[in-house]
This record gives sequence, C-alpha cells and structure tokens, in this order.
Amino acid sequence: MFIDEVKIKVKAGDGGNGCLAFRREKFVPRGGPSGGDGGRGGDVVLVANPNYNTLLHFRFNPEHTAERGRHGEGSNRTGREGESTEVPVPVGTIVYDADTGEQLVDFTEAGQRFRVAKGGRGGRGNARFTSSTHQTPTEHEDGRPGEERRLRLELKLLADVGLIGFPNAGKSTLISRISAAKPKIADYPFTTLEPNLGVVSANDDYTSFVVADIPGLIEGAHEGHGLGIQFLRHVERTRLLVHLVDVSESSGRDPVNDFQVILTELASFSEELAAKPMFVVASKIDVAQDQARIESVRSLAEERGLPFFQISAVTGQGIDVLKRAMAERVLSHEPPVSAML
Ligand SMILES: Nc1nc2c(ncn2[C@@H]2O[C@H](COP(=O)(O)OP(=O)(O)OP(=O)(O)O)[C@@H](O)[C@H]2O)c(=O)[nH]1
Ligand SMILES: [Mg+2]
Repeated sequence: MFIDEVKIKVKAGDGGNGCLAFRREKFVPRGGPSGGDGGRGGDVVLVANPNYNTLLHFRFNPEHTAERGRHGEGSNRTGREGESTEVPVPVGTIVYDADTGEQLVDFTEAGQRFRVAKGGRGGRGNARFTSSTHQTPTEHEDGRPGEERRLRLELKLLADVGLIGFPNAGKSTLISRISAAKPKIADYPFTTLEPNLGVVSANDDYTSFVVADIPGLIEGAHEGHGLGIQFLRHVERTRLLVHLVDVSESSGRDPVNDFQVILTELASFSEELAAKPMFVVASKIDVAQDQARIESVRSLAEERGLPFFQISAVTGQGIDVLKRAMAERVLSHEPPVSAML
C-alpha cells in the first residue's frame, strides 16, 4: 500500500543524573565535593533525504528514540552526552504535532533538518553546589527527561505534472509510455488505488521531470464517491495538470460531460487547483471512429484557452508531441519542483 500519512513517536534521551561524591585520597584530608554533572540526552532530528520517496519505512518502525546522557561520576567526571538520532524523511514531508495539530515543519529541500524532540539537560553534580559557606554540599540533581512527542507525517509527492481524469481514461497507460513507471493497467475503473510517480526525461538533454498518476475521479468524488478526492493533494504542488478525456466510443461516456465533472471536482478541492495550468488531452483516439467526439473536446479546450492534444497510448500517436510540450512547460521557467530532490 502506498503510505502517505503516518503517526510516529519520538523520544529524546533523558539527561544523565548529577553525581554525589567527595574526593577521598590518601594525604588529602577533607577532599571537597567531586560529583560530576550528568550528560545531556540526545535529540531526535528529522532530516530530508532524497533517497526516500515514501513514508513506508515508518510503518515498520514507528518509534524513534535517542540515547540518554550518562550519569555524572566522581572526580568531577561529566557524563557523556547521549547520541542524537537522525531520522530520514522524504523531501515533501510535512510534520505535525499529532496532539495539537500544529504544523512543525515542511521539508522542501534535501538536507533540511529539524529537531523534533530535545534531549534532557543533565543534572548538576554536587560539586556545582559548593560555595564559601557551603563546603560539603550533598545536593545533586537528576537529569531532565528528554522531550517526547507524537507526530503526524504527511507526504505530498513532489511531482511537476499531475495526470487527472476519469477512471479508465488511460492515465496509467500514458505514464507507462513516457516513463519507466510500471503501474497496473486494466480495463476496469479504479485500477490505480495509489499514486504512481514516473520520471520522464526530456528528449534533448539530461533534464527530467516527474509525473504523478493518481486514481481516477468521478462525479461526487468530493463527497467521497469512488476513491474520493484525497489523492488530489498529491498534485496540489504540480506546475501542470494533464487532463485526460477518453474519447473512444467503447467508453460509452460523454467526453464533454466528463470534462466538466472533473473541473467541478477540482474546484471543490481548492481554488488553486482549479486555477492551475492545464493541458487537455483526448485519449484513445485509435478507437474513436467518430471524429466529432475528439472535436468536442478540442472546442472545450479552445473555449478556455487551454492547449489541446490528442493521443493514443496504444499506437503511440501524439505521445511525443505531448511529452515535449509537458517538458517545455515544466522546464522553461524555474527549475522543476522535482529538481529539489
Ligand atoms: N485502445 C486504447 N486503449 C487504451 C489507451 N490507453 C489506455 N487504454 C486502455 O484503457 C484501459 C484503462 O487504462 P488505464 O491506463 O488503466 O486507465 P487509468 O486512467 O489509469 O484508470 P484508473 O487507474 O482506473 O483511474 C486499459 O485497458 C488500457 O489498455 C489507448 O490509447 N487506446
Ligand atoms: Mg490507473
């Protein structure tokens, strides 16, 4: 299963206790207090690591702790500090405090770090309590407990292009044609149950961009019909939506209606998503005998000033043109979102 949300527990190391000791040595009468301080506990730090693409590793490992500080010892020896623990998260992870709901950090760049649990301070040893009037202190402190927290991690895939459309429109087939992704493809709705990412290399040079294939939407998805619209958050940050409309006769669908339904569902997710740049793509043209079906989609695109394409993932017709246009759109301005990976 694709995991895009997990709850984890983090616990920083406790501080070591301060020590109660007095110097006892031959020929040193009344040696002073010599209890050392406890060491500080280690922190738990999340680090954005580009080698991770999912939150899957947390499923088997939902608790992360850091080492406690050592206790102080006699002869004024301070306890060693506890080792901090670094926990890798994929770029694109947003971390919330699971109890308060507060957003703590949004990992947008590889290497970005954030301390989620602070190690406890070490306790002071009795040597620290000495003063001119207090020569034989017996006070010493316990270390403070390390911070403990429950976190909710949410991963938004950082894709440059999002493929959207009705179930069966050919989204997974398209991503399998333009990238190395091998999603499940089948002739029934809701084949895709979790988002797939594919890396598409632009023809002419070494640049590439990331395309996300998400489960299909149907009318009323925002009310939970079908698989709902929660997957739209994976395309929230894309630069471009590629909207596939099945124009084949065998679909038994009305492409114009399909197109409008999807726009409504996008708008009910967010205004931003509805306003995103969009390519309109008539798909399965190899099995569209009636040219009017293709033309109806073309005019929808034209009315809205959106670029129009027609493809067949089976014959390959139009795929290169579409791919090049996607690359151009995504790579022309700033570096692609996925280049941060
Ligand atoms: N003839 C023809 N069939 C196609 C084309 N593209 C996809 N198909 C077929 O359409 C069916 C659905 O394709 P998918 O790629 O699984 O569709 P999807 O949009 O990913 O569907 P969901 O994952 O259910 O949302 C499969 O049987 C494909 O083989 C095409 O260009 N021409
Ligand atoms: Mg699919």
